[in-house]
Amino acid sequence: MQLPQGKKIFFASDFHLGIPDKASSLLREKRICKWLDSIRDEAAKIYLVGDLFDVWFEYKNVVPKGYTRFLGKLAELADAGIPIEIFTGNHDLWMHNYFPEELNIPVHFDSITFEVNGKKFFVAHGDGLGPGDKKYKMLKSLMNSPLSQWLYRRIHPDTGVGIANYFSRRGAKHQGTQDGAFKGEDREWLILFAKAYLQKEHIDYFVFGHRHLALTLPIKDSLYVNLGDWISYNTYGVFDGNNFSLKTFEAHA
Ligand SMILES: [Mn+2]
Repeated sequence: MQLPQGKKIFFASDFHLGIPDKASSLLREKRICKWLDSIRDEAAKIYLVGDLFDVWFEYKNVVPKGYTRFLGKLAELADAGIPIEIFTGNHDLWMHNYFPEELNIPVHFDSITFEVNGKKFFVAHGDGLGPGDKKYKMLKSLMNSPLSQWLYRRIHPDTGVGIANYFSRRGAKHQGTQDGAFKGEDREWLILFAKAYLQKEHIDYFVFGHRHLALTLPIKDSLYVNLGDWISYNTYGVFDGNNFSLKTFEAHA
């Protein structure tokens, strides 16, 4: 793909809509909509790299209540012909056909690679990549299994989403105390993953969510990026055809 003159590719992740409470989530949701409005004219493509919702669980005929402004904004941009792609994160991996069918937005359940203006991108939410976290990897494959999702869908949505909310909030608290700070280049799983990946294939830009760190780190002649989040940072990634930068959305809503 070659970017048209003046067009850019945008990346953001970890909106975690829904927490910590309705009022502050709504402020964040409106801020995200303003950001989407602000980039719409320049955007050749928008990648939303996972954990957009603190809990998302699709039933065959039911999706969770809420997030109307955000979903409406996605619909508006997609209908205007701006290509948007979504990644699932560890908080919202239970997506099925709602986004592709309702909004014409494809959903990636795994990492993707692509090339723009001769630069190679590797994009993933980042959960379950790299060494360690065996317990989570087991849990993820269990949660991704069609049988367990089918079984879970037998539970009434009020109960099913309620249980998911409960565990998600417990997890967030846990993560806040355990994983918040940068652990160092040799202890961050995604950095180790990127370094190992570079042994077999060249990538110019590794773009990850998940860690809630706003960080760019050169690894040899590649750039490793953590997109931050929209709880503390309001950060997003921009590729202008030549360079990748991490920016902060300043408008306050
Ligand atoms: Mn997250």
